[in-house]
Amino acid sequence: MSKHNENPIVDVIKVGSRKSELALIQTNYVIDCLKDLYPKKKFEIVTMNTKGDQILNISLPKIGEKALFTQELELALEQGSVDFVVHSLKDLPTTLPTGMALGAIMKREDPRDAVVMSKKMSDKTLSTLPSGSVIGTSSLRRSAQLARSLPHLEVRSIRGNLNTRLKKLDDKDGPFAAIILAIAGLKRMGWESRISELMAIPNEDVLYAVGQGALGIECRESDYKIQSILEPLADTTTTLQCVCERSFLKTLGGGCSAPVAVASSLIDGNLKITGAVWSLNGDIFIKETLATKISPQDDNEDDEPPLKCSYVEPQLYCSVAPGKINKLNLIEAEKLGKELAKKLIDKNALDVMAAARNEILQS
Ligand code: DPM
Repeated sequence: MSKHNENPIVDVIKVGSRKSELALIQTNYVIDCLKDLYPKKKFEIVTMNTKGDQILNISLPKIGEKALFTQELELALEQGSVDFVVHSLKDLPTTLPTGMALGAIMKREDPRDAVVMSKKMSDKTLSTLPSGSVIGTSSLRRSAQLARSLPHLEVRSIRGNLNTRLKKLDDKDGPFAAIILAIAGLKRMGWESRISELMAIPNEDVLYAVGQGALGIECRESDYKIQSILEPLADTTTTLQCVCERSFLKTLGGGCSAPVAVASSLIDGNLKITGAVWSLNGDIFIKETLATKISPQDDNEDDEPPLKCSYVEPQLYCSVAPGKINKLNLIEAEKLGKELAKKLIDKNALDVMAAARNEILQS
């Protein structure tokens, strides 16, 4: 990455973060990348607890709020007490609150899920675990996949940050034979060695949550200074994939906890996405795939049409600020996600999702 011109006035950029170890690792990673680009800039981390960190006795889908892990941080952004916030993209709703934007989506880590076996079952795999073994996850997406393909296993909710979950898994008297976690989080925490196997269902595509494995940096939509600072961190391929995935989820109207999954790729200008929806017990499974061509050029600066008025609201793509990424490509990615959702809706996906929502509310 090249060095950028810097404002000689030394001002401190305030960065909001949750207090969990993973959140702080991710925040520090972004700050380190920015320090490489702008060696004279100063950064200060402001940590806070979110509602999602505080409510630990209710399962996430039941709380059902979309901005559970982000609300307090977004308030701080709005009030100007922080300038940007680093999130796991999959924890961010597909539409951010008014006035907020994603200033950059960074290069994606492995987006897939992994199985972490308890020490007492370390010689087993998901398929060879004894009948009735308890698997810990509070993801409806993961539990529906398990219920559908490995019905000999019992799924039980597990909450808390990654440290807490691993402790619960390793508790000799605890109920869990294994837990399912994102590879990205395990890698960032330095726990890659705990991965026992890839969470793969035989004869099925490996699907993951929308945005999984990518970091999204949220800032004020009107703060072009911060946006230009963040811009060099954006990864074009990841951004186009994630805009497509987010557009798919947005069209389905699903929150981040719906039993919905995707897999996407962008290879040689071919953007491809698979999307799926499950019923909670996994009996119903609807899946479709679509692809489109993406043109190779990136920069927006030259292809901008002359503006008639002096100020135009900048357009966001599923709340993502375009930066230098070709806007026609972003529009195409958004359109593909929407079309994929419509294909699933034609196969009754909305009824399946509504039934899942009702079941959770009544449980
Ligand atoms: C969301 C889900 C989970 C997190 C739901 C899902 C998993 C909850 C659970 C939206 N956020 O994936 O279907 O398994 O009980 C979360 C993790 C990461 C970000 C941890 C994980 C790290 C990976 C990343 C929790 N949010 O999924 O193992 O940065 O993408």
